[in-house]
Amino acid sequence: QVHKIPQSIHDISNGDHILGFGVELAEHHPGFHDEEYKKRRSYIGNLAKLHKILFSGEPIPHVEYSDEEIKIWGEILGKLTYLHPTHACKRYLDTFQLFNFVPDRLPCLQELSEVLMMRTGWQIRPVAGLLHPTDFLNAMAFRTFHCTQYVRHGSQPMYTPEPDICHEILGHIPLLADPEFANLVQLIGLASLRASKQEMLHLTKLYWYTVEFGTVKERDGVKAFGAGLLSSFGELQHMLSGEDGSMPIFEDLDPFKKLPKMDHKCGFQKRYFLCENFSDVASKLTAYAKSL
Ligand code: H2B
Ligand code: FE
Repeated sequence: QVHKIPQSIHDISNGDHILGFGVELAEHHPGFHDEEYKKRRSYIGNLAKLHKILFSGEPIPHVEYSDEEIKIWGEILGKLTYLHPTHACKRYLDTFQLFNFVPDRLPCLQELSEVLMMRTGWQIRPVAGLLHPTDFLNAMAFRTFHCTQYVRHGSQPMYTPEPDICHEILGHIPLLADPEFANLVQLIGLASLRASKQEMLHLTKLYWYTVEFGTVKERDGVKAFGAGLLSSFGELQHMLSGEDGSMPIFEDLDPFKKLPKMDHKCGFQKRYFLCENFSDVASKLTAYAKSL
């Protein structure tokens, strides 16, 4: 099978390669036994699948969130804003301010996308679930970030085994409004356009250890910039204090070295990559991209 290099975002489908949890979910998913939840998730997922036309003025479909969904959002927002001042990097704290998040209203993706468009030229595109890494990374070359729109299951508000809108908004969106960060995310996307299968796996890991779980040195210590950290109360605490009894290791990022296997399931990360600052990450990614 020949992989055609996408020339624009129109060549990348947001509906053909959804991985992981389909509508049926899996046994260990908190919503597995909840038929109402599955229905809701597939309703919101289908809205995303219908949103095929970009740049034609069609806004991202509006979702009317229920009181229960808003309550989950509000609880996560409250807990995270308590930890962010001490655990999040400065750039995140700055860009976070742009959005005026409040606990009693779940933001709609369309308005967030407009803020990003004005600040950095990025846009949000809705997606029904975990998107295949190739499509996900390729889209970043065109400054497009795929976001899920459903809310995690309410039985475990502080945990989700898959991306949900709370992870996208509180983890990813703020820093995409930072010009330097927005550029470095696009670098991974650009490198992915022509990558071989093996290089694609390596880029997926680079994405994972920076955009999802990256940490950065600041004057008063190690701070998080990865979305998997910034959107998880437990993981943020674990990063700084090894809450669960095992202190994580911090390592320098070398994009030319083999990176560890990604651990999606077994609790928190055991090792984080620590960067000097965003321009350090960008120059490392640029050097690697040039080698491809
Ligand atoms: N899809 C969606 N919808 N959100 C993500 O955060 C995401 C994804 N992350 N697909 C990707 C895969 C990432 O974990 C890497 C590139 O595999
Ligand atoms: Fe993510």
